[in-house]
Amino acid sequence: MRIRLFDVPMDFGANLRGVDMGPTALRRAGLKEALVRLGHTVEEEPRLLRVAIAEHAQPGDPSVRFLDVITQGCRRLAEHVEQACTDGSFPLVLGGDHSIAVGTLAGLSAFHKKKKHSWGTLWIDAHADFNTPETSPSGNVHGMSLAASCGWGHPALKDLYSRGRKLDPANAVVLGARNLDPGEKENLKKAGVKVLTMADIDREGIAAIADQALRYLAGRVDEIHVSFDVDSLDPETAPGVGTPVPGGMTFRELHLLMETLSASGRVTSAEVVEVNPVLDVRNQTARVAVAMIESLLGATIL
Ligand SMILES: [Mn+2]
Repeated sequence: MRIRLFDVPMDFGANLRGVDMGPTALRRAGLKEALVRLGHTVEEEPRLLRVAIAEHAQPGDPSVRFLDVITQGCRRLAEHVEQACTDGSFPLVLGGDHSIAVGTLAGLSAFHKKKKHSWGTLWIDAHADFNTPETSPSGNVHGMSLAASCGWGHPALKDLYSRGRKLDPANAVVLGARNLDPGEKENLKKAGVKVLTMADIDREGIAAIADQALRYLAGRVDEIHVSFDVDSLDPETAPGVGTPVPGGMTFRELHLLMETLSASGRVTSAEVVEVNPVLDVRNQTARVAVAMIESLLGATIL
């Protein structure tokens, strides 16, 4: 496979500084070498994004902080993701905080629409990122990105790159959720997003839940985008995240999920977000994230 890497050093959507160093941490953890070892060709997009430093920027509207700089970055990312797809490459976006998914999904949507592909998204996350400016307790855009992509929220986000929603919420699955805001829960129900929680994984096991997510999406769409927030992992495995929540997936659980997705042959794009080296221990989180991406992109045990 030809994989095009996008470094998106964006941290304006999150509360804490540090995720802007996520792409570097993933590369230091050997991402590119791992992809080459798997037999992939790696293409680079080295000058995609240069964002300002948060200390020099004004947050603006407190209900949707740093909206301008985030939308600028996301528009640029959308163009490049669409181009990668048009060129026949697999876009692999390295965040940055989860607000960048607004750009990734806008680019994917433009491409799939043009090609008349059906597509969906598996959102692997401790949160659902389905807040709107009205329901968000923090005003941080990284908690609004799936909602915006599904046509919910601030016009500058939901109409980014093209008017209207990018993703049918019926083709979105959130997996691993364990920390949802009250208004966000209402939004998810109204929008009709399928949510598989940590409680579901506890009850049925990750193998059954991975199959369920995949069967649901495969029954509806041909192509799947994987949006992987590293805070889906338990903080003991992945401490370097901005919003750690106890009780996440184990190393083995997430590996099995990634292996199941890879075996389906339906994953045609992915992103990995919220790696925060400032909060990490010896780059452990980036190393775990790289291992997960390897499984998603073809590594098998035997
Ligand atoms: Mn997230």
